[in-house]
Amino acid sequence: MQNNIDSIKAALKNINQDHLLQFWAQLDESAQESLANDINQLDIASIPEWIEGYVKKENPLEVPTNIEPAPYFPAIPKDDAQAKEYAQAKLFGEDLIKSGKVGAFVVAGGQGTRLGYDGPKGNYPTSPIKEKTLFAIFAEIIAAAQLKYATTIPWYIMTSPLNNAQTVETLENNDYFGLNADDVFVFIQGTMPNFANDGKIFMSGKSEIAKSPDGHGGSLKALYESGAVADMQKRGVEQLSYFQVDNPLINIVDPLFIGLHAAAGAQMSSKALLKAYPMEKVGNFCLVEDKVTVIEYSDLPDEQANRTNQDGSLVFELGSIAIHLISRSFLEEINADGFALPFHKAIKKIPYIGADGELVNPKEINGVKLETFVFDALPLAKSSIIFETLREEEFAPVKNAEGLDSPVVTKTMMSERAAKWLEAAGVKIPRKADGKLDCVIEMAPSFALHAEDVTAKLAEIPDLIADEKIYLE
Ligand code: UD2
Repeated sequence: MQNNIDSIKAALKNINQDHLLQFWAQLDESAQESLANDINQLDIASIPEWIEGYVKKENPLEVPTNIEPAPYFPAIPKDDAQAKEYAQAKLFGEDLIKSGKVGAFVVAGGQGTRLGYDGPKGNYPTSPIKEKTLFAIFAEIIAAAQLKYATTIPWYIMTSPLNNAQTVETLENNDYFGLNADDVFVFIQGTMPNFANDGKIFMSGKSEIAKSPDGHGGSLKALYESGAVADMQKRGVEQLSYFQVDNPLINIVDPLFIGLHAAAGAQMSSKALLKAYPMEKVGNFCLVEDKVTVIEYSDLPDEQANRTNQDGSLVFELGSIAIHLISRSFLEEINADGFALPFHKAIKKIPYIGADGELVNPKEINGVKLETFVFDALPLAKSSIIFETLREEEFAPVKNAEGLDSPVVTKTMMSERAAKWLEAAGVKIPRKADGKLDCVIEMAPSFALHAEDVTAKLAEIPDLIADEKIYLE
């Protein structure tokens, strides 16, 4: 231990972080060991660069100015030729799914803080009647897709040190929501140390460095380092369907998107929405030097966000909703080459242990957390497509306790989508004079995974009556 601590001390002194050992002499052996472990996990060589390049820099990220709108496949094909292309792509996607080449991947490392929910967000009860949790809904979608396509779709779940134990416990206690436990692969994302504004790393205990999850961009490394990519390779999985934990309308297994992406030989692709209004708080898809790139709403200059074409449509009309397809070859290549995504800097109130050993809960912003974002990997892909999806079909995230993106809105949208699918199959749905639904419908993934599945179920659909709650499974 003495040799080890001497070398740790020298390495820390070298980067001006030897305060991390200030309580060393007070610690018992196991606490010393755990602090040494924490320090050994730091990427010591990169820390000075992070401090100079991000922590101390006011605007570390250069926002590209030579931006153009990105081309995309519209949700509805624009002509017969495109309709034919979509039909072929869908068949191709179905073949890939049926032959076990597609896996599902949810990033679930965040907590439900904005929602005011304590615990993994995937445990949040979300469906309109049965109050199924987000994890339960995703598992049911995967199970229904496995049945529909007679295949296995392994599910990779990224957690963080904040919620891994609770997530695993949830899965175990619920018998993996009916999935085969061997087909569910849970792994923990990396962390980044938290910095004070002067670049000193905070401690959260006398033997503990203050850390936080390294952002969803960390998934690209964590998938590799955890063995998830090796597991994909063993199973012959070639494409990962990437989604966020907050969106129960996600179409996890979308043959058309998969087919368009694979037919284009794309390495990382995205679904997009037409923005509801110019300044909507979603990333903006752009082309920068011919590469698909996402620029966060906060970084896109207002005049660009508001720019319109002659027909009045927005020049930058495509919003990023964090739905991607990622090919295994891409994950293998970038990890073999060594890659680093840029950090995004969040200035925060970060609790820390002061020099007197007492915990300080700051009232003002006192430090910096650094995160990477998965969409920053898009320009690294050799090729990338964008496919437009419709908000009412695929995007109803639960983010806030009230108002926009709140559970009430999500529940209504789940019910509305079910109604829309039923109406498209000719079912009469009770609606009020203003067109709003006059009933609540919950459609389980086992009933229909896609709108096209409803027709086969027509005989099972009861008469829908106003004011009723109807659960279809
Ligand atoms: C994200 C996108 C935004 C838009 C929106 C759609 C960013 C920066 N913004 O906003 O452009 O697409 O979603 O809903 O991404 N997560 C982890 N580990 C982490 C951090 C996050 O797994 O270290 C997961 C988290 O569990 C969630 C997802 O990433 O599933 C998104 O995180 P968020 O809620 O912080 O993203 P948000 O809503 O700010």
